[in-house]
Formats: sequence, C-alpha cells, structure tokens
Amino acid sequence: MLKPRPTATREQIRLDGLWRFSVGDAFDTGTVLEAAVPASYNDLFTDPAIRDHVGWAWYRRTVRVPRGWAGERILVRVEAATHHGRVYAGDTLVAEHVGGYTPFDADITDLVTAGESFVLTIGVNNELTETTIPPGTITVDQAGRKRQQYQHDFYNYAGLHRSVWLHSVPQLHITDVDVLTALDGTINYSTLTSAPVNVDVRILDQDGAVVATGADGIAKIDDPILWQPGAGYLYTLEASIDGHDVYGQPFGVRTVEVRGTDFLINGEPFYFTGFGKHEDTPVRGKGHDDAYLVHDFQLLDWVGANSFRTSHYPYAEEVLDFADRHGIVVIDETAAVGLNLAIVSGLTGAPPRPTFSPETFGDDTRAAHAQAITELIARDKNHPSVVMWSLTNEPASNEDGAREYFEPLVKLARTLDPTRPLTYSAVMFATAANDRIADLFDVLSINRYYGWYVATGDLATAEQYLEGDLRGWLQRFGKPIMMSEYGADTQAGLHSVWDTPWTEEYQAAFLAMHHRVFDRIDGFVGEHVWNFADFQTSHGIHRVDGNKKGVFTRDRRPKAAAQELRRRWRSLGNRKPA
Ligand code: GCB
Repeated sequence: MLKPRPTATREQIRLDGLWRFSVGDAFDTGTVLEAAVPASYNDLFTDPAIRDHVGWAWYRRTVRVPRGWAGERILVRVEAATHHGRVYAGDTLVAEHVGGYTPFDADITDLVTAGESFVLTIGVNNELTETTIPPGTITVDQAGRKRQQYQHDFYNYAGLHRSVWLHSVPQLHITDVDVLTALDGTINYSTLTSAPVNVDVRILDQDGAVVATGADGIAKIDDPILWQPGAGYLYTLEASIDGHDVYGQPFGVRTVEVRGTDFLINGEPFYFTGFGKHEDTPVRGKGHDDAYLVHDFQLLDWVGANSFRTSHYPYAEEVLDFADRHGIVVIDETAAVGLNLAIVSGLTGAPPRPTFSPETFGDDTRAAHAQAITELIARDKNHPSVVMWSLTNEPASNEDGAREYFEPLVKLARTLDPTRPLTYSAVMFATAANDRIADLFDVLSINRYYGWYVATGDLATAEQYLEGDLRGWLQRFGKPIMMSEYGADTQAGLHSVWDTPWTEEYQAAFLAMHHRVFDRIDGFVGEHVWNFADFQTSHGIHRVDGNKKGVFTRDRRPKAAAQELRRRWRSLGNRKPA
C-alpha cells in the first residue's frame, strides 16, 4: 500500500489537530468534547468512564476539499484507527477496517465536491475478541458495563493514533511499487496501476540525479551506494504514467540473508544490539509524536543500539522512514501478541484452556492473523531498515495445534516476501524440547526472564538456567539465535549494595550476567533488552503504574543500566564479540 506523498500529480493535507469527540454508540449520543489527533483518547480526559470505555468512540471535523482537486480521486487515509475504524463522509459510511496498526483509505470522490467542505466522521472501536489481532475477551459486569480483558502486557490504548490525511490521486494512477535489490546495483521492480498502462521508471540518487532507467522490470545502478546499518543511503524509484501520474518510492540497496547460524546484511555478519520498544508516551498514549521519535532515535544512538523490534505491533510509518534514513535495523512485528492462554491461567490461577481450538483461537483468528501479515508486508516491504518479519510474540508454540495454526501463515509470509527471514519470539513455557514451530522459521528469537520471574534475585542460578536453555535451542534447531527479550523491572532512584530486585544496580548486574552468557555462545546473533522505556499497562498486582523494565524511564531518563549497555554496545559496533 503506497504511502501518500506529494508529487507533481498528487496533493495531500494533514488533518491532525483538535477534532470533536464523543464516546458511545453514535457521535450524537455522547457528550461532545475535543480530542487531539494523533493521540490515544484514554489519557486525555480525567473521566474514568472515557479512559476505561469499551466500544465506539467518534471523531468529527469539517474538511474543505481544495478547489483545484476537481476531476481527481479524493481519499481519506487513516494511518491507524485502533482497533476497528469506520469512515463517514456526511452520513455515508465509506470505509471500514479492522486492525489497529495498519492504514486504510476511504475513497470519497463521489461524495464530495472540490472547493466545498464536508463533515468527516471517524468511528474507532477498541474491542478485542478471540477473532481479532491482538485477541482479547469482553465481559459484561453486574452493572451492565463492558469490560475488556487481554493477554498482552501493555495498555489497550485506542483512538486515532497516527495522522489522518485528505489526499488526491489522478484517475489513472500507480497503485503499488515493489523494489528488490542486489549488491551489484541490479534493481528488480514491479508496479501496479489502476488500469492497464505503460509505466516509466527512473532511479534517482539522494541528490535527485538520475542514475538508472528501468525497462521490463529491471534497472541497474552502477557502483551503488549501499544501505548499511549505521549509514542509511536511499535512492528513489520514480514511477510515472506519462501525462497522468508520478510517484517516488524511496528504497535502499541492500541484501539480507540467513546462512548457517549467521544473520547477514550485505553479505556481512550482523549482530543486533538494541531493544524491544513500545509506542507509548505520557498523555499521548500510543499517539505518534515526532518529538519523541527524534529523541528516541537520539537515545538509541547514545546507548550504541543498532536495531529494535516493533514489539508488539507495526509502528507508525514515520518511524520506519526515520530508521531507513539513519540506518537503524528493524525487526517488524505484527500485532499478534497474546495467542497464549497458558499465560492467563499462569497469572490468574484459572484452569488452563487450549490456545488453539475452534472455541479459542481457530480458523477465524488465523484469518485475522493472515490479514495482519498481509497488511504489514504490503505497507513495509520497501523499507530497507526492515530486515526480518516477526509473525507473532509469545504464542503457545508448545501446545497442540500450534503447528497447524502457524504453518499456513509462514507459507503466506514467504509468498508475500521471499526475501526477508522470518521469526517469532518464543515464550518461557516453549522450550527447545517442546516447541513445535521453530523449524518453520529462520531465526530463533527467545524471550526469557531468568533472574526476574524465575530465580528472582539469584543471578548465579539464573546464569546456569539461561545458558542451558539457549544451548538447547541451538542444538536442536541449528539456526541463528538471538535474545528478543530479557529484562528486570526497575524503579528509577532505588539503590542497594546487594543484588536486590527493583534496584538500578540489579538491572545493570542482570544485563551484565546475560551478556556473559551470550558471549560464550557461538551462533548468537543479537540482544534486544526488554524494554527501551517504561510503559503503561493495564491494572494488576504485577504492575506498579506500568511495566518498569525500561532502561529509560517513561520520560526517557536513563537508569544505571543504560551505562552498562552503552559501554558494551558502543564497543561492539555491529559485530559479534570476538
Ligand atoms: C513478555 C512479553 C512482554 C512483557 C514482558 C514482561 O514476555 O513479551 O510483552 O511486557 O514479558 O515484562 O513481563
């Protein structure tokens, strides 16, 4: 899906700012407030009934269509309506989309007039069920209020989390561009158009100079400047339909490959250092914020991180664009987090239910998951920063039905993108002995909390458990292995001379212990600490105003562990420790 971009034939207006807002079954049934876009609505207001609302919320504003757009196709791009969006022009429902982290368009051409204004309403529903991605359950309490439960450890923020655009495209237009690169500068591309027509292709360098011309889906750049970790050089593929449309798609020349137990970028072994992150800030919730975007990337650079995982959902496109420009490596994850009912029974003591069954996560969940994979790859396939797809976080990959559930999804992802390796992050209960799906994937990404949830406060025991566990995976599967989560909750400002959980010293010692283990294991390709920053979660006795495993606080101040990471990562660069 092409991102709206201003070109000689396309225009766009960002509709961010204050919109009228209400919660309830329809816009007019609730009290009308004003809400910021982009932002989650939950933390904007003091009323708990809004924060904990389960169901529809409504955003409305008047929009004027530029008079110069007569004869063009006119669309509304919603970058993220979490989790289910409906777009109305006046009273007419124009588009509906389920999936809170991927964009969709509403074509309003036939309902609006250039030069005139119309009322744009966007409904957003935050309900998660057993057939949504991520999944959840709705119950109704004795007072008749809907309650949302879910298996994931971050607050179920909702709203218009990213920009909304009014944009125009010509009647005859380019609808998709796909770019594949080789290190010698050969570009294999394909384009789709709204009607059969010839498409001209030129490749421009970063200064706008034409460096190649395409024919029959191939172009060749002589002596290409590679996109590299730490140095994100971008070319633009300019596709045009003579006299009608022109669209510029940025891309980088780079390759990604798994060979033996190595993860190769441009043929060189790459060692991941960095974090699992979240889109999460005070007040804005999951709303995209360019100031935090810039600052977070500054902190990644400061701490020496070369990569991150978009745990646990696709992030705003601005984030990937920034990573492309600055050479930060990304593992791009779907929103399939919480496909694991054992976690629920572990936390609540409720009798375990099978995760994969027609009554729990069955064909309909898998169809939603397939849609999530399809939309992720459609949106992000041309980002050079994205080197791997993560299809899910912590599924019950040890349970009956896991293989049947995942095999078709892996096949789908490989059909949609034959070039990028696939991974998923394995939960603690899924061990090298009982996991049923790891052989379907290319890289073993392991989430473990030895020294935290297991062997709490006992780093010596934790070290033994960790090493045995990781070596077990390597031995059975013989694939590159990385740690996709390891972390300890830490209250900033709490100190101790002993190995006391929750202190800053403990977090630093906990990470140092992991690094000793990683450095002893051949075939180890990376370390992503959980988490970059503290983040908000749902209530519960396991969390004190959110998850505190951040190396930075929620307002991005470093805890002591940041220094431990900085020392290590800045000396490693992109290479495995010798
Ligand atoms: C996990 C999850 C992550 C949680 C983390 C924790 O395994 O993947 O979403 O936040 O553990 O802190 O418990």
